[in-house]
Amino acid sequence: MKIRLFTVGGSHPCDTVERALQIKGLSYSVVEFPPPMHMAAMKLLFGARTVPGIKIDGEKISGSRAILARLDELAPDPPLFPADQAARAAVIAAEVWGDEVLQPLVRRVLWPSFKAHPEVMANYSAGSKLPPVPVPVLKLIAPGVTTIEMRANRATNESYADDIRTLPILLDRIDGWIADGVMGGEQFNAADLQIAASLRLLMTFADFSEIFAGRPCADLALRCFPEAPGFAPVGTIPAALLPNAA
Ligand SMILES: N[C@@H](CCC(=O)N[C@@H](CS)C(=O)NCC(=O)O)C(=O)O
Repeated sequence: MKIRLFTVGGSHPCDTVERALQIKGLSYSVVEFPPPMHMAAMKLLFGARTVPGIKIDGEKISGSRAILARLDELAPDPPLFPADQAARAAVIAAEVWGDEVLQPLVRRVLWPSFKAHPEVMANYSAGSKLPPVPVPVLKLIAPGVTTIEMRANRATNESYADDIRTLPILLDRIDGWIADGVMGGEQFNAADLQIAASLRLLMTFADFSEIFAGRPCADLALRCFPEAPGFAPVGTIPAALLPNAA
Protein backbone atom coordinates (compact mmCIF):
# COMPACT_ATOMS: atom_id res chain seq x y z
CA MET A 1 0.00 0.00 0.00
CA LYS A 2 1.36 3.43 -0.94
CA ILE A 3 0.18 5.99 1.60
CA ARG A 4 0.70 9.75 1.52
CA LEU A 5 -0.61 11.86 4.40
CA PHE A 6 -1.27 15.57 3.81
CA THR A 7 -0.80 17.66 6.93
CA VAL A 8 -0.12 20.95 8.66
CA GLY A 9 2.52 20.81 11.41
CA GLY A 10 0.99 20.71 14.89
CA SER A 11 -2.53 20.00 13.56
CA HIS A 12 -4.31 17.78 16.08
CA PRO A 13 -6.50 15.84 13.60
CA CYS A 14 -3.35 15.20 11.56
CA ASP A 15 -1.71 13.81 14.71
CA THR A 16 -4.75 11.56 15.19
CA VAL A 17 -4.33 10.04 11.74
CA GLU A 18 -0.55 9.74 11.98
CA ARG A 19 -0.87 7.87 15.28
CA ALA A 20 -3.46 5.52 13.74
CA LEU A 21 -1.04 4.75 10.88
CA GLN A 22 1.72 4.04 13.40
CA ILE A 23 -0.50 1.83 15.56
CA LYS A 24 -1.43 -0.21 12.51
CA GLY A 25 2.22 -0.46 11.48
CA LEU A 26 1.57 1.10 8.06
CA SER A 27 4.40 2.95 6.36
CA TYR A 28 3.59 6.34 4.91
CA SER A 29 5.10 9.57 3.71
CA VAL A 30 4.02 13.06 4.78
CA VAL A 31 3.33 16.12 2.64
CA GLU A 32 3.26 19.16 4.92
CA PHE A 33 1.79 22.55 4.05
CA PRO A 34 2.29 25.81 5.95
CA PRO A 35 -0.96 27.32 7.30
CA PRO A 36 -3.05 28.97 5.91
CA MET A 37 -1.68 27.95 2.48
CA HIS A 38 -2.99 24.44 3.05
CA MET A 39 -6.58 25.58 2.53
CA ALA A 40 -6.11 26.35 -1.18
CA ALA A 41 -3.77 23.40 -1.74
CA MET A 42 -6.13 20.90 -0.07
CA LYS A 43 -9.16 22.29 -1.91
CA LEU A 44 -7.31 21.73 -5.17
CA LEU A 45 -6.08 18.25 -4.27
CA PHE A 46 -9.02 16.86 -2.27
CA GLY A 47 -11.98 19.13 -2.97
CA ALA A 48 -12.10 19.99 0.75
CA ARG A 49 -9.89 22.68 2.24
CA THR A 50 -8.96 20.98 5.53
CA VAL A 51 -6.13 18.72 6.62
CA PRO A 52 -5.73 15.82 7.15
CA GLY A 53 -6.18 14.26 3.77
CA ILE A 54 -4.72 10.96 2.67
CA LYS A 55 -3.96 9.16 -0.57
CA ILE A 56 -3.96 5.39 -0.33
CA ASP A 57 -2.93 3.78 -3.61
CA GLY A 58 -4.46 6.76 -5.38
CA GLU A 59 -7.71 6.74 -3.36
CA LYS A 60 -8.26 10.18 -1.79
CA ILE A 61 -9.90 10.51 1.62
CA SER A 62 -10.41 13.76 3.50
CA GLY A 63 -11.18 14.14 7.22
CA SER A 64 -9.75 12.35 10.25
CA ARG A 65 -12.84 10.25 10.97
CA ALA A 66 -13.29 9.05 7.40
CA ILE A 67 -9.58 8.25 7.24
CA LEU A 68 -9.60 6.23 10.46
CA ALA A 69 -12.65 4.27 9.30
CA ARG A 70 -10.95 3.47 5.97
CA LEU A 71 -7.68 2.50 7.63
CA ASP A 72 -9.62 0.10 9.84
CA GLU A 73 -11.12 -1.55 6.75
CA LEU A 74 -7.81 -1.81 4.94
CA ALA A 75 -5.73 -2.88 7.95
CA PRO A 76 -8.12 -4.31 10.56
CA ASP A 77 -5.44 -5.25 13.10
CA PRO A 78 -5.34 -3.81 15.73
CA PRO A 79 -8.92 -2.57 15.44
CA LEU A 80 -9.78 1.08 16.17
CA PHE A 81 -13.43 0.22 16.82
CA PRO A 82 -14.82 -2.51 19.11
CA ALA A 83 -16.58 -5.49 17.49
CA ASP A 84 -19.47 -5.39 20.00
CA GLN A 85 -22.22 -3.20 18.51
CA ALA A 86 -23.09 -1.23 21.67
CA ALA A 87 -19.44 -0.59 22.52
CA ARG A 88 -18.77 0.41 18.93
CA ALA A 89 -21.67 2.90 18.97
CA ALA A 90 -20.33 4.45 22.19
CA VAL A 91 -16.82 4.82 20.77
CA ILE A 92 -18.18 6.39 17.57
CA ALA A 93 -20.33 8.84 19.58
CA ALA A 94 -17.27 9.95 21.57
CA GLU A 95 -15.20 10.16 18.38
CA VAL A 96 -17.84 12.35 16.69
CA TRP A 97 -17.97 14.65 19.73
CA GLY A 98 -14.17 14.86 19.71
CA ASP A 99 -14.25 15.85 16.06
CA GLU A 100 -17.20 18.24 16.13
CA VAL A 101 -16.99 19.82 19.59
CA LEU A 102 -13.51 19.52 21.07
CA GLN A 103 -11.40 19.79 17.91
CA PRO A 104 -12.79 23.21 16.80
CA LEU A 105 -12.60 24.51 20.37
CA VAL A 106 -8.85 23.87 20.36
CA ARG A 107 -8.48 25.93 17.19
CA ARG A 108 -10.60 28.73 18.66
CA VAL A 109 -8.25 28.82 21.66
CA LEU A 110 -5.01 28.45 19.72
CA TRP A 111 -5.36 31.14 17.09
CA PRO A 112 -6.37 34.08 19.33
CA SER A 113 -3.51 33.07 21.65
CA PHE A 114 -1.08 33.18 18.73
CA LYS A 115 -2.53 36.49 17.60
CA ALA A 116 -1.79 38.00 21.01
CA HIS A 117 1.59 36.22 21.34
CA PRO A 118 3.12 35.66 17.88
CA GLU A 119 6.44 34.71 19.47
CA VAL A 120 4.75 31.62 20.96
CA MET A 121 3.74 30.47 17.47
CA ALA A 122 7.39 29.75 16.68
CA ASN A 123 7.46 27.08 19.41
CA TYR A 124 4.83 25.12 17.51
CA SER A 125 6.93 24.64 14.41
CA ALA A 126 9.36 22.45 16.36
CA GLY A 127 7.97 19.23 14.83
CA SER A 128 7.62 20.72 11.36
CA LYS A 129 9.45 19.32 8.38
CA LEU A 130 9.36 22.74 6.71
CA PRO A 131 12.28 25.16 7.01
CA PRO A 132 11.89 27.23 10.21
CA VAL A 133 10.50 30.75 9.82
CA PRO A 134 12.73 33.24 11.70
CA VAL A 135 10.88 34.85 14.64
CA PRO A 136 11.07 38.42 13.21
CA VAL A 137 9.45 37.17 9.97
CA LEU A 138 6.89 35.23 11.97
CA LYS A 139 6.01 38.37 13.92
CA LEU A 140 5.58 40.19 10.63
CA ILE A 141 3.25 37.62 9.08
CA ALA A 142 1.45 36.61 12.30
CA PRO A 143 -1.30 39.27 12.16
CA GLY A 144 -2.32 38.16 8.66
CA VAL A 145 -2.05 34.42 9.33
CA THR A 146 -3.89 34.58 12.65
CA THR A 147 -6.65 36.80 11.23
CA ILE A 148 -7.29 34.37 8.35
CA GLU A 149 -7.23 31.38 10.71
CA MET A 150 -9.51 33.05 13.26
CA ARG A 151 -12.01 33.85 10.51
CA ALA A 152 -11.82 30.33 9.08
CA ASN A 153 -12.41 28.88 12.54
CA ARG A 154 -15.02 31.43 13.69
CA ALA A 155 -12.82 32.39 16.62
CA THR A 156 -13.72 35.65 18.36
CA ASN A 157 -12.87 37.27 21.70
CA GLU A 158 -16.23 36.04 22.98
CA SER A 159 -15.68 32.45 21.87
CA TYR A 160 -12.18 32.58 23.39
CA ALA A 161 -13.51 33.49 26.83
CA ASP A 162 -16.42 31.01 26.63
CA ASP A 163 -14.28 28.10 25.45
CA ILE A 164 -11.70 28.59 28.19
CA ARG A 165 -14.40 28.92 30.87
CA THR A 166 -16.19 25.75 29.80
CA LEU A 167 -13.08 23.60 29.31
CA PRO A 168 -13.33 21.83 32.71
CA ILE A 169 -16.90 20.74 31.89
CA LEU A 170 -15.68 19.14 28.67
CA LEU A 171 -12.84 17.42 30.51
CA ASP A 172 -15.38 16.03 33.01
CA ARG A 173 -17.25 14.50 30.11
CA ILE A 174 -14.10 12.82 28.76
CA ASP A 175 -13.17 11.55 32.23
CA GLY A 176 -16.69 10.09 32.37
CA TRP A 177 -16.10 8.14 29.15
CA ILE A 178 -12.83 6.87 30.58
CA ALA A 179 -14.59 5.79 33.80
CA ASP A 180 -17.24 3.99 31.71
CA GLY A 181 -14.60 2.15 29.67
CA VAL A 182 -15.56 3.83 26.39
CA MET A 183 -12.09 5.35 26.25
CA GLY A 184 -8.71 4.79 27.88
CA GLY A 185 -8.35 1.03 27.37
CA GLU A 186 -4.97 -0.59 26.96
CA GLN A 187 -5.36 -0.52 23.18
CA PHE A 188 -6.23 2.90 21.76
CA ASN A 189 -9.51 3.20 19.89
CA ALA A 190 -10.70 5.89 17.43
CA ALA A 191 -12.21 8.04 20.20
CA ASP A 192 -8.95 7.91 22.18
CA LEU A 193 -6.95 9.05 19.16
CA GLN A 194 -9.40 11.77 18.19
CA ILE A 195 -9.84 13.26 21.66
CA ALA A 196 -6.32 12.72 23.03
CA ALA A 197 -4.77 14.67 20.14
CA SER A 198 -6.88 17.71 21.01
CA LEU A 199 -6.14 17.39 24.71
CA ARG A 200 -2.43 17.00 24.12
CA LEU A 201 -2.34 20.23 22.14
CA LEU A 202 -4.23 22.10 24.88
CA MET A 203 -1.81 20.64 27.42
CA THR A 204 1.08 22.46 25.75
CA PHE A 205 -0.39 25.63 27.30
CA ALA A 206 1.19 25.99 30.73
CA ASP A 207 -1.81 28.10 31.75
CA PHE A 208 -3.97 24.96 31.61
CA SER A 209 -1.71 22.84 33.82
CA GLU A 210 -3.98 23.16 36.86
CA ILE A 211 -7.09 22.41 34.86
CA PHE A 212 -5.54 19.15 33.64
CA ALA A 213 -3.77 18.18 36.87
CA GLY A 214 -4.69 14.71 38.14
CA ARG A 215 -7.25 14.05 35.43
CA PRO A 216 -7.48 10.60 33.80
CA CYS A 217 -7.91 12.32 30.43
CA ALA A 218 -4.54 14.03 30.87
CA ASP A 219 -2.89 10.65 31.51
CA LEU A 220 -4.56 9.26 28.42
CA ALA A 221 -3.37 12.17 26.28
CA LEU A 222 0.21 11.70 27.48
CA ARG A 223 0.05 7.93 26.95
CA CYS A 224 -1.32 8.39 23.44
CA PHE A 225 0.96 11.28 22.47
CA PRO A 226 4.06 11.24 24.70
CA GLU A 227 5.65 13.95 22.57
CA ALA A 228 3.93 17.16 21.48
CA PRO A 229 5.77 19.93 19.71
CA GLY A 230 4.98 23.36 21.05
CA PHE A 231 4.90 25.19 24.33
CA ALA A 232 2.96 28.24 25.46
CA PRO A 233 4.33 29.69 28.72
CA VAL A 234 2.25 30.91 31.66
CA GLY A 235 0.65 34.21 30.78
CA THR A 236 -0.16 33.32 27.17
CA ILE A 237 -3.79 33.12 28.24
CA PRO A 238 -4.97 36.06 30.37
CA ALA A 239 -5.33 34.86 33.99
CA ALA A 240 -8.74 36.52 34.24
CA LEU A 241 -10.13 34.07 31.68
CA LEU A 242 -8.94 30.94 33.46
CA PRO A 243 -11.55 29.03 35.47
CA ASN A 244 -10.78 27.87 39.01
CA ALA A 245 -8.67 24.75 38.82
CA ALA A 246 -11.06 23.01 41.23
N1 LIG B 1 -12.78 17.95 11.56
C1 LIG B 1 -12.08 17.71 10.33
C2 LIG B 1 -11.48 18.99 9.83
C3 LIG B 1 -10.09 19.26 10.27
C4 LIG B 1 -9.70 20.73 10.22
O1 LIG B 1 -10.52 21.63 10.34
N2 LIG B 1 -8.38 20.94 10.10
C5 LIG B 1 -7.84 22.28 10.18
C6 LIG B 1 -6.40 22.23 10.65
S1 LIG B 1 -6.28 21.61 12.30
C7 LIG B 1 -7.90 22.91 8.83
O2 LIG B 1 -7.43 22.36 7.87
N3 LIG B 1 -8.49 24.09 8.77
C8 LIG B 1 -8.59 24.85 7.55
C9 LIG B 1 -9.96 25.34 7.28
O3 LIG B 1 -10.80 25.36 8.18
O4 LIG B 1 -10.18 25.72 6.16
C10 LIG B 1 -11.10 16.56 10.51
O5 LIG B 1 -10.97 16.04 11.62
O6 LIG B 1 -10.49 16.15 9.53
